[in-house]
Amino acid sequence: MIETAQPFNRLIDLASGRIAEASTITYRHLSDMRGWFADADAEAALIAENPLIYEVHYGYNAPSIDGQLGFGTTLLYPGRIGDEYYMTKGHYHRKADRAEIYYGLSGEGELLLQTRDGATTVQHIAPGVVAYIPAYHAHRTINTGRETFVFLSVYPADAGNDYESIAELGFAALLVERDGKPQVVPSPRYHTQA
Ligand code: M6P
Ligand code: ZN
Repeated sequence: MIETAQPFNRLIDLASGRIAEASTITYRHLSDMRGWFADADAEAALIAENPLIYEVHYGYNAPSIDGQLGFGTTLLYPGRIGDEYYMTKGHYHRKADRAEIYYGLSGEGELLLQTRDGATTVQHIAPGVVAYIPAYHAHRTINTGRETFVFLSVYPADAGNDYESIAELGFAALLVERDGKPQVVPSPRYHTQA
């Protein structure tokens, strides 16, 4: 038998990103991201408070098989760890040839993309902006604004998330606040693998 979902729909509250009848909600606090922000002292100072950095609301329990689509919303809160803005962990796809779409719903922020050779690009996402994440690109979102940054993601259900490559070196670029404004700077920790 071919496994497919039944036809269905979901209502997304555009302002909050909440999905009526979401299948799962993942909460990422600072404690779930230890070592992911560049400033270890700033992380240590905030770990007791353990702020909520972002939530992912999944539209349905997508079967992770070829041909199916998963979707969900990300609610990325405003804030910084040191001078680095709150961000998602970021990942390559485990099936590296899978692409993805992000669609801005509320607030705004940046989408940081990176290839395996460490080349990064940044795309701005605001309500109504659709951003295409090509296959083979790691992707992370960063909230450089003062409101919650909410976007919809749609991805092949079998893509999978490879966090290990990011955990090891991070991204080659960071989004930090300088003179009250967001700036892209090289990451001190990153180096391309020999
Ligand atoms: C988007 C999608 C999800 C991802 C989420 C948070 O909603 O890309 O697949 O889980 O962002 O990003 P991350 O998994 O990198 O923490
Ligand atoms: Zn993805």
